[in-house]
Amino acid sequence: MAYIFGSTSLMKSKGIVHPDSYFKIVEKNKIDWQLWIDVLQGKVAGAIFRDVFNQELRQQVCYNFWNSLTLKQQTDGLPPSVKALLGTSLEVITTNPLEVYFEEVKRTRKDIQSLFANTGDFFVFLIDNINEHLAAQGCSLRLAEYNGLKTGEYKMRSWGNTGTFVVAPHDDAGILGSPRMKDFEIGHLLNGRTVGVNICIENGEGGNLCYWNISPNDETRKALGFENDGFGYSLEYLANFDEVSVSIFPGDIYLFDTAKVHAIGRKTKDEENRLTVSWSMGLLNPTTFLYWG
Ligand SMILES: O=C(O)CCC(=O)C(=O)O
Repeated sequence: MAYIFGSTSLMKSKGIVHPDSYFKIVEKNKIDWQLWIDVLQGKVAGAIFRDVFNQELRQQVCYNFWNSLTLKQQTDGLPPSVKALLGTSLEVITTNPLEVYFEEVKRTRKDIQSLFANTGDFFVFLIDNINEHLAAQGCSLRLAEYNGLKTGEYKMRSWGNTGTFVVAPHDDAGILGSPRMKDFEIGHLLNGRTVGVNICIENGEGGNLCYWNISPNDETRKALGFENDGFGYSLEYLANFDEVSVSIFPGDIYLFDTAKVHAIGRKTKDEENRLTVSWSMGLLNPTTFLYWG
């Protein structure tokens, strides 16, 4: 692990830049549970398992998503890049108290749990397998909690183009430092490190994962003018760091250290959906792994 100080301004480029042995997305053509755990434990930045969720099951998840009673659409006040959302995202706490997140979790939990209906519950299959592999190493995995309330398991989003990207460059760690996270266990993760996990259901052309080798620290966020939110990195700032761009196809599962700045590239056609099921994972302590939607 090395600290890098860019040539422009110390304050503007401070953060963690990892060696190449860490900063890579390892590709496999089937799920490798140990690799998944290696990403969670911080041995490597990311992994992508190609074509592991088949087309028939993806179509069923799409059907369940678009027919869900609690599906939110643009007219329900979603951010411009999110065309539809099932479940809730932690980002709501940038402008709302934590209770709003948990009210949304409660409102959508039944529909979230029905998303994988008629797929042999692929999500439960994933969590059970990770749990089993962790248990063999004396570790456990569970949903994150706040005052006895369980978080949502995952969320599903339909994304579309907004400007240069589908989702602008951001990190997922900034929000964890929000004062609203003070009594929430995911505000106290080991090394403040989170891993985002995504199952790609639909994509079309474009919509790559763009990933930069910089995990900005709080000082950097402050200097760039944003604190408890990870959005606002300019391309000029990011030009100081190595970037990888990973093509994402339907059926892929990809997971990566989301304390690093990442974005979703523009789609070739505005009308195509980029549909993903996503959740986050992190370590509360060296043997307790958490996940949340
Ligand atoms: O859908 C994706 O590929 C990544 C989503 C993302 O950037 C995030 O949830 O922070």
